[in-house]
Amino acid sequence: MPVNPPLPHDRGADHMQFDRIIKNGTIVTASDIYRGDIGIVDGRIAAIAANLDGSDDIVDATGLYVMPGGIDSHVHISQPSGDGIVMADDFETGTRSAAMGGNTSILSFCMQEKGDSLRESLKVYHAKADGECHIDVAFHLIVTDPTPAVLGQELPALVEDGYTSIKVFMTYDGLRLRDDEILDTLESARRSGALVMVHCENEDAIRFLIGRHEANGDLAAKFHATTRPIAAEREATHRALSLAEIVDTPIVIVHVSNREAMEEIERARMRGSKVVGETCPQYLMLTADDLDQSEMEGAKFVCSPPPREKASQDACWDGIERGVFDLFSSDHCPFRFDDPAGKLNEKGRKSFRWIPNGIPGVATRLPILFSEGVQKGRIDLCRFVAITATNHAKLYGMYPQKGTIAIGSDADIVLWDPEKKVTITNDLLAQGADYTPFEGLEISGWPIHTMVRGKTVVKDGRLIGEKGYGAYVARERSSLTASQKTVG
Ligand code: DUC
Ligand code: ZN
Ligand code: ZN
Repeated sequence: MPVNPPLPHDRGADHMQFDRIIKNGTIVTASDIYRGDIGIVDGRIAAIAANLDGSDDIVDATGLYVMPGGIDSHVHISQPSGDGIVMADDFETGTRSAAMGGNTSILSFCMQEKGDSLRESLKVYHAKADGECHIDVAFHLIVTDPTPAVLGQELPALVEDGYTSIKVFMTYDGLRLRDDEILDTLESARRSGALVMVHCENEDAIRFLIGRHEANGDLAAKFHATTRPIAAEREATHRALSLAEIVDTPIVIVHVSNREAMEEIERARMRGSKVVGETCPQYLMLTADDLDQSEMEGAKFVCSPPPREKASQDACWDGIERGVFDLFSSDHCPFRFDDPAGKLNEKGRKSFRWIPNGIPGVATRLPILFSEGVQKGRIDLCRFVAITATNHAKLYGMYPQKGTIAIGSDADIVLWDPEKKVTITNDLLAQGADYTPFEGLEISGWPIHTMVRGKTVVKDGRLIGEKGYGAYVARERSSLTASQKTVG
């Protein structure tokens, strides 16, 4: 189990001087809630006590919750998305918006282009991120070309270097892997201790349905949802879980949208598999009806898997409450709406098939769960912290450096005002997209102060940090795979 490195000894406990003290707040972690002060030295938490003195920089947290900063482990930034389509966020705007929403770290995807090595792909994404970020960033690898060299040599070396998670797709031309390729990838991950995330939708079923819809002239945005039904997600979820069981390695089922997929996860756990479930705000707050609007408005809600019916929303809430889901992530995948490089590209105006898949959400993830989950009594504060920060850090090898409030951890801290009422509008979010799918949603409780390694990035809802402060984070292995890294 990783532990934080010791603090420097040159500041003795008796006469400790702190760079900053957060005073009088209610500290919340994944396990505890208590009143206390936090002393910060060199960007790390050096003391937690009932009453601390010894700093010229006091942050008054009276009446506020002091929580670990959010970690959003499912974020797409600057990812190539098809001919002429451009993501709405680069690392500057994406991390800025993340900070506005109370996040202190994100895990973004580095997509392997077919024919490229993973190292080449990483070079590209590091170049995009270097000097641009407002908060800390790590990368998952999307494996699209699992050659023997990639799986046999590259991936194990990259895991040693701190890239300890990968994603594979069962859908999308050019991204999807066949079952035999998924098995090879899972086996390589088992050997190296990488954690594998899987996008579960049956590509052949989706293509079949797209063909039928096109033949009928059913091309409106709402048909995105009917061509990607629950059965396509459930079947792929079952298959992914079965493949992981055959190889005997843990997996993460990402962006689960409905009860049937949840039940597959629960059944796999009952068989003894190590499975992590993730869901996202869109599956709690949106439905397929949002895609059924005139003037192409529905395109704003096109994402995969698509939002479903009210019963699926209820199921996902149930999954959050009962622990089917360990992770609550945004799946931030932003495209501008009124833009030829975004949702309303020329082909996208004619058929749902060409509307880029994905919605923005890195800034709204935490406020939505706080307001709809904590304030409405569905989950408690500790569970909120667990599924928005601590579990992400543990499962993706960043704990205890990140994801908690503890001696020696990075002072990645967010102050929440539980009384603040906010109506979501896009201009609050400082993102690259020209819309938010949650426009007009009334939120109770807001992250008003975001601190990364002890330094304020957002204060009173205003960005004051500078781009380039955010750093790349090399990771340990996942808490789930660490014990099996020597298997081989
Ligand atoms: N899958 C994702 O994980 N994000 C956005 C789009 C998609 O299909
Ligand atoms: Zn996905
Ligand atoms: Zn995604």
